[in-house]
Amino acid sequence: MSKGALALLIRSGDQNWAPERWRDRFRTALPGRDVVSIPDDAFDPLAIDYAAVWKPKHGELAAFPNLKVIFNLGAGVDAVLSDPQRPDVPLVRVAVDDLTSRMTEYVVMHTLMHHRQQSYLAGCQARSEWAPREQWPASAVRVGVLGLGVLGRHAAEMLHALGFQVAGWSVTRKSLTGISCYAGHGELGTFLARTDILVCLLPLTPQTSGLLRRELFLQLAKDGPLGGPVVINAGRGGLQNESDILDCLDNGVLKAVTLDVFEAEPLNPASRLWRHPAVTISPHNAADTDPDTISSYVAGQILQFEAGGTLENVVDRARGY
Ligand code: NDP
Ligand code: OXD
Repeated sequence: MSKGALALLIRSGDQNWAPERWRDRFRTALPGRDVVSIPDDAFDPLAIDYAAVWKPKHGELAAFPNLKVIFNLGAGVDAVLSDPQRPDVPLVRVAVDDLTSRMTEYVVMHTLMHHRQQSYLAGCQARSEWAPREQWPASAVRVGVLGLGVLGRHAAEMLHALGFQVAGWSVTRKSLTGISCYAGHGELGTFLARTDILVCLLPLTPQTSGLLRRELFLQLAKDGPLGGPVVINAGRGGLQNESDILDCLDNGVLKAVTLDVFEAEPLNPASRLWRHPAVTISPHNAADTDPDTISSYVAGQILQFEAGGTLENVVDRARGY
């Protein structure tokens, strides 16, 4: 095995993450280079310069003494940063148009679904019932996006283009045409008080963990046309308290939720979330990472790095995203 090899560490049973699928794409994207999928392939730990990972087990990355860069195969790096033995080398995350567009499709679809009362209409159809309700315009609905990073900003801009009143919240203040931008915990209450549909696209960090809980839901606007606040979370499950979500749906603090991510994944079949009529669930596939796009993205960065260039989208370890 020659130096400069890439190790793939993919620890997810989901179909999109079948390791051999990713290994084939990486071998095509990096011709002539050793690409091994661990633990299936034999490898020399000393020859591994790069690791491309999705949810690696704690301690796995520490096995490569010559590691130069870790490439996370998704946008969220919480699973890598939580490894206390993670080698002190640059961690690059995914920020590509393909992923961003997929997430925006998801956010727009679910925002429209709640706005256009789709669950009510599906219920009517199931009963063969012709019963139109008043439908308000998008301009009457206030959407608030938690997180104005690569994903939140694009989703916010698309929602604004559809006519919604859009605001966003981030650590540092942004300036986005047509979007009201709030920053920091001091402005969170004002942001929530003007929000009918709350979209969460935050990373999971010690600061954001458990943010989506009763105390926050109680601060959302209650006077919007939907008849109660709606929450859409496609950030991470660790941002939400699922027992609070169920209680708040049951007692009318929340009108409905769409969840793509969960405290524990896959979501336990026994969870009441599956059966609650006001809950829409997707299996953490709001924005899949595409093996073709991401293997070219990682290969491009490796070649750039080896030519003396800089890596892009390196995670700030102190911030945690
Ligand atoms: P970015 O790092 O580009 O953006 C993160 C945003 O969150 C920034 O605007 C940042 O503020 C803001 N933020 C972070 N911490 C806080 C805080 N404590 N208070 C207020 N704002 C905060 O990330 P992406 O947009 O690329 O991705 C966001 C997350 O989406 C990922 O971390 C991942 O968890 C999730 N994701 C989910 C997917 C899915 O399929 N469900 C797919 C891809 C990603 P500032 O700009 O000021 O730093
Ligand atoms: C990601 C994800 O972070 O798929 O990219 O959740």
